Amino acid sequence: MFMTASNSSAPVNGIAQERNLVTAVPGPKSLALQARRTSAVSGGVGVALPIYVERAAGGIVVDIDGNSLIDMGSGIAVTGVGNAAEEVVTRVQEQVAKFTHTCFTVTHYEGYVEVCEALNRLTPGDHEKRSALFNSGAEAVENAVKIARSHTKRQMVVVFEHGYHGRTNLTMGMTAKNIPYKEGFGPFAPEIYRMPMSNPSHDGLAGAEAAAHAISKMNKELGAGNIAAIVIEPIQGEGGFVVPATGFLPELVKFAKENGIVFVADEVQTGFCRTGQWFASEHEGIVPDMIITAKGIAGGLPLAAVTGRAEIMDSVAAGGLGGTYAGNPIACAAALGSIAVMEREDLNAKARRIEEIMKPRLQKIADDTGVICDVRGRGAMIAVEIVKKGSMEPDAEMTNKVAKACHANGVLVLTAGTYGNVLRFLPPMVMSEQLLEDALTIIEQQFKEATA
Ligand code: PLZ
Repeated sequence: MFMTASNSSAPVNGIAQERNLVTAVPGPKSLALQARRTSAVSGGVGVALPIYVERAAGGIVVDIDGNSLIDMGSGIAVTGVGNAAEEVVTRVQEQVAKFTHTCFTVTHYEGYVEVCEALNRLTPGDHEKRSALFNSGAEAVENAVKIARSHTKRQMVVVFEHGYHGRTNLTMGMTAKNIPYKEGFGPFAPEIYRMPMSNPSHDGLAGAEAAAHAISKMNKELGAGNIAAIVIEPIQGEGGFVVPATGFLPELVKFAKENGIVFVADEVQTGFCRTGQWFASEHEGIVPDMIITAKGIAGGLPLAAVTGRAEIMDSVAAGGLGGTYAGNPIACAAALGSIAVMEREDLNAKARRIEEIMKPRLQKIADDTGVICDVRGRGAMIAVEIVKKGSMEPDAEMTNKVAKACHANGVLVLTAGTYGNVLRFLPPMVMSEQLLEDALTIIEQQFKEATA
């Protein structure tokens, strides 16, 4: 019996689906571990909320002090099927007892092939596809660029303002925001060019107008014939859940097609039911030449993928793609378990329901407090942008104040945005409606208190 909790407050994996604080957050045990962490772990590794987790399931995270927090982050859009989802756990346990590793480029195993088949089936477009598996989103982005360059015999890579693609050297260069991702870490890889992003609540432009501007710049400054790939998040994640105006993405796809450019959708954060569709590209009916996935694919185990047109994916010489752990059999088993849950439980419908519940309640907070200029996002990927009252001036201080107050009251929320003024919500799609409503009540109270 699989318990996904929606519409019920039944315990999941024995964990009550209720917020419950028994100490301050973080509590004494977490604080003691934090002291050990400081003397053992690099100071370069940050943390949103320094509690130490003992168990997690459904929409609840339990820390070592016994506090139960509502998980409005899913470990940054990863555990959409719930933490330690039963079907993921079972498949991982079966696989880990059989064999843990062969290296897919040494000897093969079926799970890898099955994950590629699922990706080819679920991603947009009915053309012939191939996939390759990797360990992390950034590694998959790097490989998408490698494949696009090798296929087109061109070098330029186009990315967008506010975009985020990872922390490796190439993907840092592709990422827009300097602090904390890039400061002091250069030099960065060459041949990366950043174009203006459609950002309707700020630029006021229709999608086609914003696209025309970006396309004109590509033509004039780069030369369309020199561009290997256009890489874009169909809804930006770290950049602040920026949803481009309708028509922006289709125009870019059209431009790419006309000019032999590989159009790459980075769906690392938006993929796998997060936005109420299997992939966010589907909201605008676009069919990317290549699609990058990670995070939500495997319910918490490290796995990432590049899926694309067969002729592009097969243009790389055998041996050109790989990696010791890429497509690890345990991660593949987890992915097959996650995908089975998404299909059987219709997590797209659950994500859409989350949007339906969240947007009006967040809009009411916006109307009541006057510090939220925009409520946006799709499905279970929703954010509010926070500004100084009566202006469009970003207010990172208020954003952090509200986030910290939510944490102290048992709701784990995350921030985002180039200006640090976006509070973002990425609940597991399996979260019960009662839990979601409780989280929203806490969020509302913290906004009221912070703005009083
Ligand atoms: N592309 C669109 O959102 C990862 C970063 C967490 P990796 N975003 C979360 C952090 O602080 O490092 C991300 C993404 C998009 C690529 C990536 C990179 O994925 O699995 O973190 O490498």
